Amino acid sequence: MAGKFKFTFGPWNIHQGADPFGPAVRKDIEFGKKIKMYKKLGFDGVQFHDDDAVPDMNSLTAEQVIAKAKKLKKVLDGEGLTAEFVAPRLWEDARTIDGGYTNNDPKCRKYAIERSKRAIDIADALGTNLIVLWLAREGTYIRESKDSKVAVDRLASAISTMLDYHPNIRIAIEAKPNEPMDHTYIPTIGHAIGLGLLTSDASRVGCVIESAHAILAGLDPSDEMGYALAHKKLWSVHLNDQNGLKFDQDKSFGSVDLRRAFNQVRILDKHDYGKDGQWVGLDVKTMRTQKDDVAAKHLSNSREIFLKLLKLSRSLSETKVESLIAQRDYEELDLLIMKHLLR
Ligand code: XLS
Ligand code: MG
Repeated sequence: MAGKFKFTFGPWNIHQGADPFGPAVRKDIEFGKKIKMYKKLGFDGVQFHDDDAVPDMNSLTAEQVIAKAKKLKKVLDGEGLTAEFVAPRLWEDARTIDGGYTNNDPKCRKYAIERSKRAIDIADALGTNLIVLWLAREGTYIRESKDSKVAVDRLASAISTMLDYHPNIRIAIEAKPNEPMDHTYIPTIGHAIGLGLLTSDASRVGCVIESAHAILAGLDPSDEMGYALAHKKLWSVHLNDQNGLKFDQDKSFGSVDLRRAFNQVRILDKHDYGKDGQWVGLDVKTMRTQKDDVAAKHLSNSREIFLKLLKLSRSLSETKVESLIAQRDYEELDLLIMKHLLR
């Protein structure tokens, strides 16, 4: 039934429940145990932050980082898992307090670039050529603290340096309008694709769309996906859900707005997303209230909802849809979709 679709999530999606107002409420699950959970939950691929793959990487030499990543590749092979991408974690180190590539301090910008090169080495060792850039702190709390034109120049130059560092890597930019920053420089997929055009090799820069990030920008995720698909730049998706304009909730896919989720599945399926090897990523977190032994259900549930919506999308009568479009009877089309979702 899944057909061409294959699924990934990141180890951070099995989470201890800490939030800005309270500590962890569930026991930590060591990485090795998490890896063993993937297949059981219906997933074949792993999304990585660089330091999920190689913990404490800042205290290791480049050679040591590569050696550790190669060991991990063997573990993944042993479990029959594939690494989807590696994302440099540029938002926790003290040198990234005011951003990585757009930091006002040249020493901090240098750190961000060096760290990104290590992330590329890790991706190479794990057998993937996809780097995801979630530009977490590339923005401001107050507009006057950075020059937005210079910031975009710096982002383009950092990405070019990464592209030049490795001839085969591809970079997928993950847009998000806010959180942790008040405003970021790459809030939407249009911005991400535009930024790619300013780099040394635009053909190797694409994007990843996270549903909640599009919703936080006041946009419909399926329209963002359509935009990226038209540009042939949709290289990954992070499906989840979001209840309005608040903090990034990473709710289970479809749990807030089934119709919005339906339209995401529909546009992906209609335009053969996945035919060039793209994965369906889930970037979901379970509720803080969930107890230890049932704290991974959000992952299998999100996958299950994707597949149910896929079935619904494929069973929708295209003839009826086309005829209502031809008559411009969108009220009837609206009802058709609602009834179909209620079947
Ligand atoms: C955070 C992002 C993060 C990326 C990978 O909001 O979604 O999880 O997907 O760095
Ligand atoms: Mg994400």
